[in-house]
Amino acid sequence: MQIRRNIYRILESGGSEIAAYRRGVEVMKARSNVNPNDTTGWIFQANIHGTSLRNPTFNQFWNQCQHRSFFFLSWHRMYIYFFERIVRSASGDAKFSLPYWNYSERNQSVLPEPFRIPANSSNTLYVSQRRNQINQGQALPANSVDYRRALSFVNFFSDIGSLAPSFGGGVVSGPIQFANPNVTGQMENQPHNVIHGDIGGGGWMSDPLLAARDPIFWLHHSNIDRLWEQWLNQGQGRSNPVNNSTWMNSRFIFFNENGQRQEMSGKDILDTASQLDYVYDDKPMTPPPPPPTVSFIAPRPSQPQFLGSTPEGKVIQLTANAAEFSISPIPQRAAFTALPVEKQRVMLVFEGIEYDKPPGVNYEVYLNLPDDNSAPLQENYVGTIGLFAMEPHNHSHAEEHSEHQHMAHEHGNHDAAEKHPKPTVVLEATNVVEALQQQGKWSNQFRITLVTTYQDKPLSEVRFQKISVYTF
Ligand SMILES: [Cu+2]
Repeated sequence: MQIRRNIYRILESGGSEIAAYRRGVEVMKARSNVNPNDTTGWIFQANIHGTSLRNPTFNQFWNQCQHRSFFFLSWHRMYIYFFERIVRSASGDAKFSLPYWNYSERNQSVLPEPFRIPANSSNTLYVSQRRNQINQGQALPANSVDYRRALSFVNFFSDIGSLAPSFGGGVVSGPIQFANPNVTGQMENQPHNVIHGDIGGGGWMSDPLLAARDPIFWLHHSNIDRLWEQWLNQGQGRSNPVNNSTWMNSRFIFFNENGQRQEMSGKDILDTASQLDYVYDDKPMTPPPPPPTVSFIAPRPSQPQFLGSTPEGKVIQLTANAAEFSISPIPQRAAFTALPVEKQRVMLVFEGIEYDKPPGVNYEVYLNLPDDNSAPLQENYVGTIGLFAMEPHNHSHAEEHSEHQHMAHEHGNHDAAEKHPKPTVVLEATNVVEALQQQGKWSNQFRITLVTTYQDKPLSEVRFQKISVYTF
């Protein structure tokens, strides 16, 4: 049994993983230098996730990453599993396991030193295409690394077209790289997308077509995979979508350490120990404390109730590091009160997110901040919108892509809407509304403040179709 260990524990105890990873990455990069299409090479492996390169022979294996759907967690588990096998073989260390970076742990939110020092090309784990603060050893923002909201959701997926948030993402009819019109899964949004943007700052980790070229990508995804295990361990009805045959049986293609083509589907990766021969070093895990007053219930299947939105047809264009929007409940629901939470949950819905190139920022969302100019308050913090994998993709790419997806999934029936990605992120505001009500600070008005995680401006304009408020 292979044990995936915490990178900070390895650094403390002098484990062999880091030296082995270094060797493995170097060997894989050398393979790509000799032959860019070596399936066990560094670049080919990164291309499987995403690339702007086109090659008639290899297109069918590239741009396979699954985002904004319920395949997000399962596809990335398969992806890093085969990558780990390739590194193990390339490093010559039969005991190599991919470490994970638990940036949410106190004192572990700084990019591990081997990935930033020495900061030059002699260090194969160093990448200059990251946010400066990250390579300089600054801790990730405390809000960004908070995964407790994601873990609080009990339902793995939400139905096609539903605005309901879920832990793992929305249902799709078959594999698709950037799915729509689904609501992004909570784990995918935060911490996953948020950490991508915080590390990348407009560089490689901000861009799904380049992200897997950064050696830290794989430790980030090892951690996301571990958090999936942790979510399951919380129980209380949490389970994988084993009754959904699309999730269970859709096949994805990878390459093993011998360069042989391999196929895998959801049913093959349900139990890491018995099916993939690895566990995490913190198993069995103790549940982390839930955020205050989070209710462990799935959104009811009933239709969400529309409460209000920013003006219809008026696209929101974000070019600054902060912005504010006010939403009043529509007259029919003017008597809205959010309490009690067991009867009603409040969701902020950011619809139709897009940008022309990775903006290199994420937006923290605050609700009804006090009017004075004090710094954003924790009790008003709703969550962070992670801006990763939300680029619109041109039509020819979408067509070419859906063609080979049909090959991989014969009965795929892709809705036209799925080809026109308009990502939606839903953040639950129930706790904040409730806390403000209890303190008598709630006015029946939603004033939504967006602030970038590093207070910097987006590198590219970020657009939302609108921001809406729903109760579930
Ligand atoms: Cu990722």
